[in-house]
Amino acid sequence: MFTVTRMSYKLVLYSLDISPPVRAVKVLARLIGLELEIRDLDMFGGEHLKEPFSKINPERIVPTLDDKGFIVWDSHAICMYLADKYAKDDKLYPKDLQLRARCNQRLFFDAASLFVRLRDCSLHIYQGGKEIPQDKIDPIYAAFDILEAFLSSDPFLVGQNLTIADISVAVTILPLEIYAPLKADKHPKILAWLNRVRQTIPFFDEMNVSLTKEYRDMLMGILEKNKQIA
Ligand SMILES: N[C@@H](CCC(=O)N[C@@H](CS)C(=O)NCC(=O)O)C(=O)O
Repeated sequence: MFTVTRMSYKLVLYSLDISPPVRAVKVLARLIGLELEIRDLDMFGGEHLKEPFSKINPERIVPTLDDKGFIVWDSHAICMYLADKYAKDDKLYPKDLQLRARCNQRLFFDAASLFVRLRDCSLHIYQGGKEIPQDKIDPIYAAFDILEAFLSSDPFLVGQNLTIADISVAVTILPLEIYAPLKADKHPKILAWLNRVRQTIPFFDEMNVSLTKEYRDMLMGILEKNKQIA
């Protein structure tokens, strides 16, 4: 799994350190030995809303990848592309049609359900919320129940091997726990799987834990300030 891809150019990744989807791409790139040129955007200063970035990506979101002028965004689409193009084999993104369909389904679950529920809670804080309403927390736990079911008989989200679906979902789960902590009695499969992902990707914690804490501290800081406003 750990190969060094020698290339005369580096792919550019428009980035924001604390962004979970950005980190999914960075974890995958490191796993397949792909060096990226990271271009951090000052997103809190609105750099992503202006040119040149707004011309590169009209949706103005990170991560956005530039592979020699080929632009692609959405972490899931980027991971699919990188795994197909640069991984030494198809373990991380199986070519077998049924495994691939399952992997895609898990990736889309991350994009459409898990990440959206995370963003809903964080947006609520950015927009002045003083606490996270229960009706934003319940859907996260509902998604965790679904994840428990995905993991009912296999060690990873798509069978026996780690895939890009595990990477995407794992980087989203860490910050989701800011709002909805996993519970040993209710989510044993997810907790065991998360440990398995951490063991399989030796640098997973190094790349994610302190940035998730930074993200939590930033959000909790904003929440405290919101509470002080009458
Ligand atoms: N589904 C997208 C989500 C990307 C996303 O929402 N990124 C956030 C940072 S975590 C962003 O760029 N937000 C800027 C904005 O919405 O203006 C992915 O997986 O890449």
